[in-house]
Amino acid sequence: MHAIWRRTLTLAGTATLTLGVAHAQTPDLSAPPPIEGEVITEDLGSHTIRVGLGLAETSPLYISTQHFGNILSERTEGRLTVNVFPNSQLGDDAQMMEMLQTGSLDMTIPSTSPATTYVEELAVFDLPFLLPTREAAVAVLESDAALDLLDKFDGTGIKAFAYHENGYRQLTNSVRPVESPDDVAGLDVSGLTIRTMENPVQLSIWEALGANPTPMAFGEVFSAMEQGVIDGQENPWSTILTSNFHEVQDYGSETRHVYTPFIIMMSERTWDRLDPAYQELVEEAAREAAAYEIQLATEYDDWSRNQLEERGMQITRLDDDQIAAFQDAVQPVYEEWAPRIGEDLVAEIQQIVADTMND
Ligand code: KDG
Repeated sequence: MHAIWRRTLTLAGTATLTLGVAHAQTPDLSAPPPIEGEVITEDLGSHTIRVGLGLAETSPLYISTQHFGNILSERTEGRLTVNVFPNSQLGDDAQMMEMLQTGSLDMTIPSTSPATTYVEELAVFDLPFLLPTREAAVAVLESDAALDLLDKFDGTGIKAFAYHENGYRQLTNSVRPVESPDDVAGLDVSGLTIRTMENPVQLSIWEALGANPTPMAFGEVFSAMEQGVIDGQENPWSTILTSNFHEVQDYGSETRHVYTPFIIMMSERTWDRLDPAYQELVEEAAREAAAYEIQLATEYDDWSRNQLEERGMQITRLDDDQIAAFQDAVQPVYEEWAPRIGEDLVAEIQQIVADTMND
């Protein structure tokens, strides 16, 4: 157990040192849960699993993926090891999913939004203001309705295990403070050019708000903002902070317009090479890492917003009426997309949300 602690602490220390800035790079995070369960002592083969991520080393996603690796290693006496490649260095979400299909990468953890190429119904998570609280979001992610969508990857060459939290997405830009859809659209001036994820529902959201949406891979967003190719983007506060977007974005608005999950997934080819005992362990470790990641993402969220303010970003908090104006403006997105995603699925998720809110 001590070995696990040492590794985790080293990771946090390294991240802070490498970045070499006065500000803390992470909040006070919960320690990883203890690694429990049977250790596989039999030699069932040795494998190094390469995991590609879009986000940085300081992100909750990276930290929980390290924990995933520690579980596999501790419980196979080091025969399963995990190497994590952050910062889109192996490709963007879409490319890494293709690499899983061909077997040139073992694992990745993309947002659900680009994964709709494989399972269209995942677009339900792109519907704006669908999951109003984190409690409701987690209830949905744990529901059969959501878990059944992971099974739909069967036959794609990809095995999907569990949902992580990407989180509540917030708008940033370099042009003006945004308090209303009119500020996005610009009215007398031009609409903001906003990078969206590569997903048609996300595009519809920003069209409905009067922006000029520009789909783009995550790895290109920082330089596109730096060069003024786009005015802004939208992502959870933790991603905005850990990707240093505040260096090129002066304004943020707490819109919480979409809650996006991540999916932890593996190449079917890698999966097939693993002994069934290892397969079972991988699934278990993926679920444990997911629970830890959701906890870390929660701990990061408000802290990251406050850090961004300390670093000079002007952040507009929106009251209920202001949020309602955004909700009204994106209503056409439901009319256009709910029938295509499946009215039943949308209604089922809305019911889970309503049940959670009434509890
Ligand atoms: O690895 C995850 C990231 O690549 C990406 O999904 C982050 O939300 C994201 C975005 O905006 O593309």
